[in-house]
Amino acid sequence: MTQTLRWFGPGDPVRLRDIRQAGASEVVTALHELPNGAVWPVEAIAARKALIEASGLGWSVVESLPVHDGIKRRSADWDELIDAYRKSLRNLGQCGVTVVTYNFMPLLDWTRTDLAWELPDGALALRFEWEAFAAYDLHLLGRAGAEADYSPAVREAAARRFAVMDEEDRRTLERTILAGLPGSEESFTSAQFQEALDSYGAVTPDRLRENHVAFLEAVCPAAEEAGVRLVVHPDDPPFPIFGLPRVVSTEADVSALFERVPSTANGLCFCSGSFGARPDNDLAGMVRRLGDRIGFLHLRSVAQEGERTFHEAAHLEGSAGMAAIMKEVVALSRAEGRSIPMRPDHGHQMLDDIGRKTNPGYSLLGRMRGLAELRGLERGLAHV
Ligand code: CS2
Ligand code: MN
Repeated sequence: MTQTLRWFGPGDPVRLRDIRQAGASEVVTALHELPNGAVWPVEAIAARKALIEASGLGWSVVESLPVHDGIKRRSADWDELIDAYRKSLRNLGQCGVTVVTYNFMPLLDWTRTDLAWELPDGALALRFEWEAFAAYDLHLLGRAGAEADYSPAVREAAARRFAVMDEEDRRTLERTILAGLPGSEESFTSAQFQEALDSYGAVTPDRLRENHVAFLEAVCPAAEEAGVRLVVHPDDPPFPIFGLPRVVSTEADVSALFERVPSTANGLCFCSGSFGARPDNDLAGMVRRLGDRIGFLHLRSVAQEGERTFHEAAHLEGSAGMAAIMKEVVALSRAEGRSIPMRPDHGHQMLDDIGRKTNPGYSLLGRMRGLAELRGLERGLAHV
């Protein structure tokens, strides 16, 4: 694997020199300062690449070139947005970027309900708790028709949960869910979010799937010409939230995409954390069966706690079964004679991370530990 860490640009509290000392050879980054839907100019890409390379690191993987919601909803400005996307792909290919990550989650990107959940050893983890999420949806956002999305038991638990929240708890929960986590493309207030939700009223799961296929059919030829592989990041969490469809959550979802759009530029960012938040995803089997489509690996593990509730585990612990996944990754790399870019997706906040400014999930020491464990696991399996 080509070892990488995500870097959020010159403003990231984790510096390029830290990433190099952590043992990565490349960074995964984006021009986060540009608005969603804008064309990425060659000059800006080249300048960022020069900054990265001056630190002794490489840059070949973008995460993410955002897909504007107008493309996901197929709005009136679809043609202009697609044209801009194609131009960015060509500019990235011209600068030597070979993999571009994107996702097709409507409105909200990856979502959690707690960004500093204390573990028994004192480290802090990200967590998604269905009852807390329901408490926000039903009692703070007050979404019309939301009751139908939750079982009676979850509705009761959410009401109990809400009843003991003080104003600060409620504001923290709202901010955690709506403000946008690192790498997210949008952030909302409750009022803005309700309006944005309404704009998705007519977008059924099938419509979103068709819009995804239309996007890929429109941009894959440009990606192929540019020597760039698009890799879709799965839904996180991998199930519908707020009544919004999520259609990149399972092996069947992504297999259908590859059948509909066979272009070699139509690839997968295999994220063991996102796929692994559902017990019905066979992670090692997905690597084995989808390997030729995998252009980028996010390796992390979650601990499934119960119905649609999980927290980030240490990379070799939790529900993912990382050794079985890594065995398939080593076999895939050997069979295809290629080194696949990988990042230890998230990491705990631990030791000196705690108390330091950090992007949630993107600590330095927690990710350094994850990268070291994954590197060791790969090294061991590659020599048995
Ligand atoms: C993370 C996110 O959710 C995840 O697994 O990798 O940071 C992910 O990269 C973003 O959702 C992509 O926009
Ligand atoms: Mn991921």
